[in-house]
Amino acid sequence: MTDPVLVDRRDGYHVITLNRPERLNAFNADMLAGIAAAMVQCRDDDSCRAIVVTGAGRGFCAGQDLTARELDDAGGRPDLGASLETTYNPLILMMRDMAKPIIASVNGIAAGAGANFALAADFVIAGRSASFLQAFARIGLIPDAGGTWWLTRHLGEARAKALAMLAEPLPAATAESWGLIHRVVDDADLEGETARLAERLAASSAMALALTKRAIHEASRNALETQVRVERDLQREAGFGPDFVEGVSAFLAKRPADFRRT
Ligand code: LHQ
Repeated sequence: MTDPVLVDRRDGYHVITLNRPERLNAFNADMLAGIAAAMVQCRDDDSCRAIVVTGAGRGFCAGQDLTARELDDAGGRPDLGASLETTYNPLILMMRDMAKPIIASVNGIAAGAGANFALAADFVIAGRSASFLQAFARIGLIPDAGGTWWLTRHLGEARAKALAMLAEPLPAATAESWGLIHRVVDDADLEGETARLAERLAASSAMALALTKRAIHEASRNALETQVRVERDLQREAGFGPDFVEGVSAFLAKRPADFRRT
């Protein structure tokens, strides 16, 4: 049987590939467990300084596999809340809390929980032919895997409601112009641009990136008075770290900083 999740260890970063191309990489229990295990591996491996997630074949991810056995509760109604609680929610929260930057390299359609899994990444870079589809309303569900949160935060209620209630695909270029994703590139350039971004993040100060991610997340729920105190505390931590010494020494010596050795 083919592995539903592949992990490729590159110099400084890992690439996690969703690998069920015949079903547009729809999530089933094995794939969700595989992604979670790969994320833990990346988190615990010091040589991994950034994480890329992408899809095999022509799609990124079509969301929950609607043919999966786990949805067929012996003729009764499956408890989708339980499925979210035990699989999707811990995965999305682990990605949000991950100290290392995560890039979703969206190579094709990202639908349902697949779209919201991509939006849980810190950087979403997409090929021009990719699109984001909140498919849920088509099958009588609501956006999950953080969807209502990402859409409302990034786009505001008007666009969030239109995407969620009309369930029409949002082309990558529009997603970029609306500020939902970081960047759209030509399909032929996606792999190369993703690698360049991952290499750049892997060469950056891991500590600065981790603390920045935390500060930005806290900003979304704090008043300015609280947030400047958060910045004070995290900057104190950064200032006591080795990367600050290296960064300033490199600047003064007019040489590039080497954060991978600090
Ligand atoms: C699929 C799927 C799929 C199985 C394509 N499953 N086979 C839900 C419940 C439980 C708990 C937690 O939360 C969730 C969250 C969710 O994610 S709900 C939303 C689930 N996803 C969808 O509703 C999307 C369903 N897929 C589609 O609407 C289309 O396939 C899209 C628009 C993604 C792509 O359309 P096309 O490019 O025309 O491709 P296709 O439809 O021909 O798909 C290719 C194959 O992949 C096809 O199989 P076949 O054997 O006919 O070649 C599809 O059946 C299969 N596939 N999505 N989610």
